[in-house]
Amino acid sequence: MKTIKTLTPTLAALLLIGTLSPALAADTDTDGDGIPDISEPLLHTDPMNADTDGDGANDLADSDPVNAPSPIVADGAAATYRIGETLVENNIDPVAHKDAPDHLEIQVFNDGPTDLTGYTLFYTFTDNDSGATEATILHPDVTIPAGSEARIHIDEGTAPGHLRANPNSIYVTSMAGKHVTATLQADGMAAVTATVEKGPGGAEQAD
Ligand SMILES: [Ca+2]
Ligand SMILES: [Ca+2]
Ligand SMILES: [Ca+2]
Ligand SMILES: [Ca+2]
Repeated sequence: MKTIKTLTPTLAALLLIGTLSPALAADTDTDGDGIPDISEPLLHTDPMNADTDGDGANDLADSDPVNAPSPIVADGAAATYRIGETLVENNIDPVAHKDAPDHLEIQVFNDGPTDLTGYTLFYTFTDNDSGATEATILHPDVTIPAGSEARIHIDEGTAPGHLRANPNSIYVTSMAGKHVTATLQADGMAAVTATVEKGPGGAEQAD
């Protein structure tokens, strides 16, 4: 009995060490796209999103997993929506009225008679030093009320109206300035585009 009692905790400890070993952790693939979590930062892809750029090809199958081809159609009726303010830094938390961590924020006005839903957002980052690009397709579940406006936030994605940003994007990882474009299009209508420059220094966290 004495031998068993002393061995049992030792075995339990060994099993725990095995569970937490780096060899096993290296295989963790949270989003199931075939790329281990520890490798996603090397590709600038999101470990929590199997299709980082939203083009329908998962990160492993995608020959360029951070660049989606533009889904924007070049014609259509006159748009009844327009982009107002586009922010990539110096964001303000609308509830707390305090500084918020830097993120892409797009204000959309809807001048039409019906609520705007089911639209496509296509945004791009270009690194001003390296020339690296990222292009992402999103379908925000954010209604723009008729005759009013709403803001689309691309950040940690936890609050209503907020979408998840890729934490390994060049927006976060590169300290260079960025050229940013945001294009919005609803079916059958013309696209609208806004451009904005982000200053050097990376994405700053709010105090
Ligand atoms: Ca993965
Ligand atoms: Ca991924
Ligand atoms: Ca993809
Ligand atoms: Ca792609």
